[in-house]
Amino acid sequence: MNFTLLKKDTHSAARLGILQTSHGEIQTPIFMPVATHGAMKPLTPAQIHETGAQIILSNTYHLHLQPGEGLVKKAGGLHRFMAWEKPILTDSGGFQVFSLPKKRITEDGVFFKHELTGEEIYLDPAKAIGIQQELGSDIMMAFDECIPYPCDKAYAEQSTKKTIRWLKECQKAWTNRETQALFGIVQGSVYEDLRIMCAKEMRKLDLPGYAIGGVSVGEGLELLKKVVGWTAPHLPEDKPRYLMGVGLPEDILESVERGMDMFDCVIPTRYARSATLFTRRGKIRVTNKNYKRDFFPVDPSCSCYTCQNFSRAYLHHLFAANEVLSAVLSAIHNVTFYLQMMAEIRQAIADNRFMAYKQAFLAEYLASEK
Ligand code: PRF
Ligand code: ZN
Repeated sequence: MNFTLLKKDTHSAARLGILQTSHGEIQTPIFMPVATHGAMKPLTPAQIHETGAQIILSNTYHLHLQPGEGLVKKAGGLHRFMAWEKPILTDSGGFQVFSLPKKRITEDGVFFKHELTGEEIYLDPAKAIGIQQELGSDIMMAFDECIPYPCDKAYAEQSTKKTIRWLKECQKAWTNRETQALFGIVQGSVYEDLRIMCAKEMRKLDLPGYAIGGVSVGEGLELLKKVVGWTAPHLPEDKPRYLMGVGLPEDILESVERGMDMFDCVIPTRYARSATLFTRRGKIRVTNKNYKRDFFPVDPSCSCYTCQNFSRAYLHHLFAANEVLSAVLSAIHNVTFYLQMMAEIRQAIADNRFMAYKQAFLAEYLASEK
């Protein structure tokens, strides 16, 4: 994997780059739609491709439980299994396992119960990397502990030190270095000194990329901005920086401004299933009665398949009739909306007008939200 920094904005820390992976190039800043189980609810790979997606995210934890990495490997790896030949990033399970209600965390790993069979399962750094190497993703994430919010400093400190130790074990278990990259994940909760300590320790390991984890856990946008603002300057400039699980358009804009390159979130697909659609003028709830006779597209400025062919009234009808197509058309629009915004962000950085773009976007987008 190789990252090329093409341009730095002169009015903010925003960056433009290209990430080369075993399955092709990614232009950054980028948003990665989420295909947890190796499928993006409810789109086919051809439809995902149409949204402009360059890379998708899948999950070690879910694929390990079902169908198991052995089967995926037998199928020819995750790309072949799900018929998506572009880049894939896999999350390590660190976040999913730690958000389970019943788990036992030790200094070495985590014990938990299989959601379907009740069987006891154990994950640790070496195992999480082993699974991701079987899956064959282009970018593997280190096994970390996503610290809940709020969290006292003593716990945050010992947990962050453990995550640093686990990263070294992930690095040892990482043998497939030619085709798969490993990213470290900076933790440290909302404590500036812990975030900086963690970033400094992790950059010593000289990994292909770094993520900021432990955000979007209920801390809110003001703290998110602080955490990114403290951490990003301590990450190597010539490596990609990924903000995990973020977020809404406004969160992404604030974080690009602070130097982040990659994002993922279930919001565009999850909101699509509950009839919440993104538009330039803010979010709309298409099940609202106001849209029953609204024959305009979801967003008149959007070039997606949904907006080119269907009206808000039709989507309103599909949701009322409980048609599967409601989720398909809504997901196509929401994912396209996110990727279109990212393309505009990249163009704005290329033209050295990112801050003006951000301001104009938010002025229109937030005007109707208040
Ligand atoms: N760690 C991992 N995955 C994650 C996160 C994290 O901290 C987050 C942050 N909420 C999302 N996904 N491994
Ligand atoms: Zn659209």
